[in-house]
Amino acid sequence: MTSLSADTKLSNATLDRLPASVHRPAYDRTAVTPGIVHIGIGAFSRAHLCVYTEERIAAGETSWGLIGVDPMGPALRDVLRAQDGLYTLVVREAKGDAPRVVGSIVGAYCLPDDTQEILARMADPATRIVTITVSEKGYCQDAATGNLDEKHPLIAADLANPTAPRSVPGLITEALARRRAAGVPPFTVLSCDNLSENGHKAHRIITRFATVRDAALGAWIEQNVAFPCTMVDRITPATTDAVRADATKLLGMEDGWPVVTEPFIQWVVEDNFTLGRPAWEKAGATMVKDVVPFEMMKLRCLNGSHSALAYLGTLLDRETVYDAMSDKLCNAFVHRLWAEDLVPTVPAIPGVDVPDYTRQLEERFLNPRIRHLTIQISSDGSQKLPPRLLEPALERLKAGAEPRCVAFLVAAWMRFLSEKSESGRAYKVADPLAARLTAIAAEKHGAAALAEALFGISDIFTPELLTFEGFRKDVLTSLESILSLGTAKALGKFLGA
Ligand code: CS2
Repeated sequence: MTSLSADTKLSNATLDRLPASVHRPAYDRTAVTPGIVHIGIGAFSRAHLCVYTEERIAAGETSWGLIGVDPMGPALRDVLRAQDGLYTLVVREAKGDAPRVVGSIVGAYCLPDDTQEILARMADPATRIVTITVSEKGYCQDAATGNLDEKHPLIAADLANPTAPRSVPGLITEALARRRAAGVPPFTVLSCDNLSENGHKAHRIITRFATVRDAALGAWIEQNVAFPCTMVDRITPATTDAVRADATKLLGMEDGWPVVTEPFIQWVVEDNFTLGRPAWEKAGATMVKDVVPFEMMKLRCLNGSHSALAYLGTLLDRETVYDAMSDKLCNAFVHRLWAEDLVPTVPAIPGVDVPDYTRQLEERFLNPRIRHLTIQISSDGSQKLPPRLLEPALERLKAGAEPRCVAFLVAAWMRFLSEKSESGRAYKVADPLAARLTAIAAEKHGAAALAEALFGISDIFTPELLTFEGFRKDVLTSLESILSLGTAKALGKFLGA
């Protein structure tokens, strides 16, 4: 056996020194050429898209290597470059960890350092798909309407200086403009984010940006670019030092940025690609005509209940999803949220039993080997609440129902903005609107003043939702109860009512 020294680092040169227990690329990496530019190479895409694509590359589809772009700066780019794009995926199975070194990333870049190199890659005819996982806020949208936020500072800057873009819509539009000018057909834009109708949203935002920039370019994109929708799913907590230490033990060498994930993986993709695609279905993806019902099921049932566990869990000092879901009150609440407010809004999907899907979700949330922090999921509430909870609530209201669980959660989120848990533990609200939200929470005393000020943020609460007086009242009653009794007692009372 090769002896390993603790300071050995993962790279092409050290691949053959990995222990036999570590799955690794068995194909010739030098023969892989890029075909996809992926924007947003955080943990999620490296547990999902990169793995599906790795399977296809290993099966011989070597022209679909991924160029990873981090729009957030150089840290991850530098680690990936030093490792020749390799990274470790630690799959936490019930019986133990299954480590796998993935080789599908063949180049790494970041904004703003490498803007021109990235644009050149995107304009290259070899690039046939641009995939995106930049989370809700990366779309520079007004979260309530899903339209481009034309006052967003990055959007304003990119409209003023379109050839050196900093925003995702600006970058994609400039790349498409360069292809159009060079007579190169456009790539397909594939959003892999948790947004309702993610492809339609990407389409709306990018064509709007392009039209404001240049009407003819907007029209060309409208006519020529495909924006398929996808439903993506794999629970992937942020990488911690403990994960790094585990990876070092498993590999016998260092990986600067490993990823830890659950065994479950799912991808449903609308089959609409103008320049081809890898045969992802042979790697387990489901290719369909209409993804929207799958998206609604996942975004509402999984992500909606995740957000519930995030806000209730943080207030009740439950550190992880596992801890929160193991709490009797939170567990009962999530079951009611599913049954009363969310499952009834999911359209019928042939062959899929939604209550069964929620039972599977409960099992996944109760995986004790996954430390998915409630505070991590609590981030970006202003962006996550509308698609996960407020859109289904509005549908229920229009159908004459009273989505009381969602109203209770909106109240819990309002209480969460005070940055102090029930026991007095301090935490930080991470949100693009954090300054505004926490200022309101600090200034407005009493449930009515707090709720009214927050309802006034039209980026979150649409005027249409606010016309439902009963919903506003339910939020207010829940908030009064939470502020006077505390979250645990208010939750108990709510569930008993
Ligand atoms: C989570 C998601 O952080 C969050 O908001 O709800 O990242 C969730 O873990 C994934 O969507 C699961 O596929």
